[in-house]
Amino acid sequence: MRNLFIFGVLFFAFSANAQIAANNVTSIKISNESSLLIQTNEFDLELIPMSNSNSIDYLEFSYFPKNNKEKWHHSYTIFHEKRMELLKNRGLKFQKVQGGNSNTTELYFIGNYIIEIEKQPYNIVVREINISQSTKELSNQYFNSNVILRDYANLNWINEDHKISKNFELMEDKYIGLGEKTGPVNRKGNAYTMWNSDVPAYGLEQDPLYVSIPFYIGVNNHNSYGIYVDHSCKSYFNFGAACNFTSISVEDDHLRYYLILGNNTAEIAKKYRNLTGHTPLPPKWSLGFHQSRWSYKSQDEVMSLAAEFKKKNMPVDAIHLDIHYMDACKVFTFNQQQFKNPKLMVDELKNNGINIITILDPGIKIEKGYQAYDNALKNDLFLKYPNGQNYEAGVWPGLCAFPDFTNPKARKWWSESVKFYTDLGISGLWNDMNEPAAWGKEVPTYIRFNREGHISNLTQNRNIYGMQMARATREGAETLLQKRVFTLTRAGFAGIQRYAAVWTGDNVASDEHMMLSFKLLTNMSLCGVDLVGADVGGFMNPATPELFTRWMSAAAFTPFYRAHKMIDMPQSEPWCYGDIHTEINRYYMQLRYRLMPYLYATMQNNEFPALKSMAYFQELSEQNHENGFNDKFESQFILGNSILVAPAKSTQKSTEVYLPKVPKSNKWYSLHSDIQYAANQKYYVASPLSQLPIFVKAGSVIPEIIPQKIENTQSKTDTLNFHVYYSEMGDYEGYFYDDDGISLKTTNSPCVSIQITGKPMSQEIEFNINKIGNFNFHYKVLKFIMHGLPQTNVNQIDDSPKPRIMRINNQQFVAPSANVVESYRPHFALQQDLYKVDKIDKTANPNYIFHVNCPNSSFKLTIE
Ligand code: MIG
Repeated sequence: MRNLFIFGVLFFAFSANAQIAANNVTSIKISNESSLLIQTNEFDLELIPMSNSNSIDYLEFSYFPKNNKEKWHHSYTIFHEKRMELLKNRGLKFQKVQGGNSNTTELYFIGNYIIEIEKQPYNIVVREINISQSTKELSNQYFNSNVILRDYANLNWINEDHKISKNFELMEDKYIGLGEKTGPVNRKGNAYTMWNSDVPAYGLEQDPLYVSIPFYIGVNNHNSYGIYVDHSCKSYFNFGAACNFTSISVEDDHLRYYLILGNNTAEIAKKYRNLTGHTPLPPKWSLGFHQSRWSYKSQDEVMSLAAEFKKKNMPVDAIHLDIHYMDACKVFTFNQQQFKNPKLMVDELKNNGINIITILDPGIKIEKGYQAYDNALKNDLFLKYPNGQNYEAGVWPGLCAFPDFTNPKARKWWSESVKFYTDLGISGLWNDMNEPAAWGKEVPTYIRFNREGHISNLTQNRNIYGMQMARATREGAETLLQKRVFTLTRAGFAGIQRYAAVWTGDNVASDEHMMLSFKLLTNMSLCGVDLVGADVGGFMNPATPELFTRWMSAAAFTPFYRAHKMIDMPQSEPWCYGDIHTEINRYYMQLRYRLMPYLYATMQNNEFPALKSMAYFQELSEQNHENGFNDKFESQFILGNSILVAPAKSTQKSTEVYLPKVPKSNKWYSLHSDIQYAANQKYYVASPLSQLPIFVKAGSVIPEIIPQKIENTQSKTDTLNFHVYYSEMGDYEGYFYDDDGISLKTTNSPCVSIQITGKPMSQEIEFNINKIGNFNFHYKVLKFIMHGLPQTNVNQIDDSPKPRIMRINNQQFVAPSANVVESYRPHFALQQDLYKVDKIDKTANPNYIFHVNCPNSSFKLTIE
């Protein structure tokens, strides 16, 4: 095999030899601005250090082929101002290293890195160094230093067929990232295309899907790095599939990518967010449950649907209106026969805590007298053929023209048109079909896009179209309403998180699709897109009751939680699958609402991915590294920092889970039973339908509320619970954030943020709670519910074998007293009799509950 392979490579090399001239370096210089300019026979390369901090965080590589006058690069992801901000740190300067043979190689320091430039032929190696800044002398350490990224010998740059390919050595064990991509978490051995596509009922291995995020992390055992390719054109990523190197190709006339420097996956993911933007805090209601189908077709149907949720005692915050709400599928209209009074409907629902979300497709029906069409036509806002004629194609309304969202004027027009919805009180807008999709699928490549005044074609712009539609929708609604709005999109590109939530399109009602969905979601979150979800229950085909219920329970822990169903399918609301399923669905829906303070705080605290796969922690232990990439555990995810969900297929009564090593903790607790598990190991756990495997990290402090009736995110209670999971390591971590849930965030908008840190003080547990902000905190009682306190190693008073002391901000709480009660039922447990939950250990350690009164918003802690 191996011989054959080598023969193949040689054969290829000889046959193509005539065309590969050596690409030698002709000049290297450091510019005043601290960039490094490298010229070769084929291209000019500018290497620019960038920073968010006081050290180097990014190295921008900008390649422009020789004889390429057009040096314009417009990024919809990293705006000019953002780039300027990252360039501000002029303390970062390249410094040439003297000595060596400068005919063949030149070396430059930048921060803790060395750039090694081989000149004949051109080849770059980036290394990390350990020597101090003051001794810029090469020592043996240099030669032992870590290679971060190495060009692939003299086949590192190919400019052919309107495509530039940059090739690197295939050094890494693992490559992760690329956002909404199927296939294994480790991308090695696979190839991917970035080309936003409408792919109903996509295959489990299908590529590409709807969203393109050209960002990946190369992981090896000593250091990792990120690459973000800043091109929205059609592009290709190959990690050693049918070749023995890593390759990035763009269908563009130049190439710009950012090398993201950092020590581990978490650091690189964080820096990627700093580069491309964070997910803004969504309106609180949008974190509730969403009910959708294609379509709820009339006002009456929508109203009785809302009433049914009440009747069934199931929480809901949003109802989606799919294409039938419109008059003949024309965007910015309502079907007046079916929806007699949309404003009344919206208002009435809102009074009941339910928000309407309407779908908006980009295709504008070609029809004289239809205001949207007339307007956009008059202002010349549509995509065009090269001869200036508008591009027209069939979609739901019939023959349509398509607003050119890469034209600032078209975005402005669309933003203003959104007034149609905001005037009705609608603040949830759903963008579909924005790849863009049209019947027949093959949109001609020679369609012209404005691209901020730099006319270019579909190849350049397809991947950015959906994101610019979402941008126009979001900015329009936000400006009109002056409050947080919820926008949802199917297509997107790097940075889409700034404008919209993303759902994973037309999936299928199968266990395999359900398991795939969690992989897609963690992967999106790794790539900056936190507000993500999949159609719960599967869009295409009916779900079995077991599948629907399992999906409802696992998706309750994903940021965007919506059940949706294809047209002509049987009813699929969460009460349609039989009594026992209704019960279990209700339990998990309510559990999500009980944990809403945790979810809201997670979304607010957006420095790191909200959803993490096990691979995210791969640097922390060998077991993590191994199991994080084992397909058995690839669908597991952690929401925030504390709650791990191990989705099991609907038929699986027991499931193997991997509980990873995570920072500052060495144990996990079962959420249902409080049974403890050592981290860094695999286990078989029971997974009957009622009992999705869910675990909580030792050392977690998890906020929870239990309103008497949980109807929606407005349901309130006076008591805020903090579930404290005992950790013998003594590191406690909890975060609580609250505000009015809807105001746009400005620096002085009222909010409250509570940071909880704790340590075991010899025989006590101590917490420090710091409240920041001036939000009127309506809770009257804080309850601390202790899980897993050991019976022997904490102070024993009254000869009791139980731990009874806790300090909160220096106030001591001692059990037993009026403030401390015991509870033998683990707090999150399902009712045992109803669901036959396995193994609740009634003899396990009691969960003490400490009541702490906080009578006013000044948050003084006093004993009740
Ligand atoms: O051609 O609006 O992915 O969620 O229900 C299908 C109808 C158009 C595709 C979306 C789906 C939606 C459906 N849409």
